[in-house]
Amino acid sequence: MRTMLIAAFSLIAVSAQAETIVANVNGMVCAMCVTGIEKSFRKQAAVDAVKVDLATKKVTVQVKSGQSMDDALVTKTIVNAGYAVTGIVRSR
Ligand SMILES: [Cu+2]
Repeated sequence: MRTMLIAAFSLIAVSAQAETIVANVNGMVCAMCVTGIEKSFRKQAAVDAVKVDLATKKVTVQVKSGQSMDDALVTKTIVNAGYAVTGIVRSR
């Protein structure tokens, strides 16, 4: 029983932590591309912060605590901005 309680509490602690999503993006070539993608993510309600790195072609999205953004929405946001997604990695 005690073990189950501890397990339940640690699950709550993990889910309460905000998620970080890193997407690899193809097609970005300049600062305008970076700004465009950042703007698109800032319009999403679940997004707390977004950072685009042109050199590494990575878009890092910090999701608000208690909220989520699934792969389909991440992909849609990038594709609608005019770019292609080659991979998505999540961490907490
Ligand atoms: Cu550009």
